Amino acid sequence: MNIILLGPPGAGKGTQAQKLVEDRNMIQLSTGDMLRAARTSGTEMGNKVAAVMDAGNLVTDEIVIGLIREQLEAGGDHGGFIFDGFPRTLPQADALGDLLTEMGQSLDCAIELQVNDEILVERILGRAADAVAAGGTARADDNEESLKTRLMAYYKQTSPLIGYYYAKGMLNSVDGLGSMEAVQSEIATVLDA
Ligand code: B4P
Repeated sequence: MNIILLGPPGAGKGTQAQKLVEDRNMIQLSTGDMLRAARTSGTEMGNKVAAVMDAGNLVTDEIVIGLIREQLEAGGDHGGFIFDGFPRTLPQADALGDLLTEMGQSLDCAIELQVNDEILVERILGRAADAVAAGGTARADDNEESLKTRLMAYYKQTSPLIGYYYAKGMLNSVDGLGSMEAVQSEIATVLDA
């Protein structure tokens, strides 16, 4: 089963993807994690994406599609892929469809996590505060200024994907406001239906 987790920053995509990895032996493909790994590796690509991410903007389609392609080609034995934070634009959605077709696979569903903006801001700034309280450093994009840009990027570039997957008959919306366990159980109901 191959699924997409869709939603604004802080909706719980990464959190729920982790739970699916534990419960269903699925592989989490988070473009955010891949890009953060690239930036710490000090490669030319990593340096190029760092400033874009810190400001809260989207990295180019070409870069993220390349990263996803590499991961899909790695293969392995598992219960399917969870696309976490990818696709984020319509060209990325088309590219994902093409990549899966090339591999003889398909997408089973897109799950949209619905959360309002006030809660998103609370969660992201909460994560930043927790990181500092634990003696670490907050993610460079977990601050009020970058968050405004991330939310705008979501509404302008990513939210059209809700209509895209709805039109394909693949969209399932889940209330992302509940506890982590409540959201996990709603997702399980969708996947087991
Ligand atoms: P991501 O890493 O994908 O970050 P995000 O969408 O901002 O989500 P995040 O991981 O923060 O939130 P989550 O929902 O897991 O992307 C970062 C950047 O990378 C982007 O801004 C962009 O620059 C770049 N990028 C990534 N993918 C790209 C692509 N495809 N194309 C172009 N650029 C790309 O959770 C957040 C917090 O909420 C956590 O602290 C969690 O504990 C808490 N939480 C979750 N569920 C909860 C619940 N039910 N109740 C209470 N708290 C909850």
